[in-house]
Amino acid sequence: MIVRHFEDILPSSRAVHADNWSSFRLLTRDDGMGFSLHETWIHPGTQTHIWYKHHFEAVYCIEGEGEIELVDGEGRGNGDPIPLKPGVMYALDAHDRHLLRAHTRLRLICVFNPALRGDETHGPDGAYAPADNHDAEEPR
Ligand code: 9YT
Repeated sequence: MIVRHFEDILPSSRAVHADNWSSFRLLTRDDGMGFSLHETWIHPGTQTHIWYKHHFEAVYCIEGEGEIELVDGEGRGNGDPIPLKPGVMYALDAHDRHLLRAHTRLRLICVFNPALRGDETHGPDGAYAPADNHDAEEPR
């Protein structure tokens, strides 16, 4: 069994900081669960282009207000933003390219498949690098 507390993650290398967000990686690939589990804080007033072409992600909002908007290949929004507030879950089951906007600080619980190594930040295309071959999806 793995037991961790957020207070121990906060000052550790499991806390990863990008311009628009901080991600606290509670479970990562080396934990052998086949997925990674993060608490992510999206900074207020930011907009982030995200396109997880190599991963699936599910996101559950537990705090804050914001929105997501799907975008086309040119990065243009579809004009139909989906409000985010506590209790909303969205799952990027089609590697959906999107904009994530935080009106206030968002606290999101995020699950990635394949699991992240733990040190990733977004590339210029809004993606994380693909998992290595040895990132087996089979649980230990
Ligand atoms: C919602 C989202 O994908 N935000 C970017 C950070 C990501 N959740 C992560 O690495 O924890």
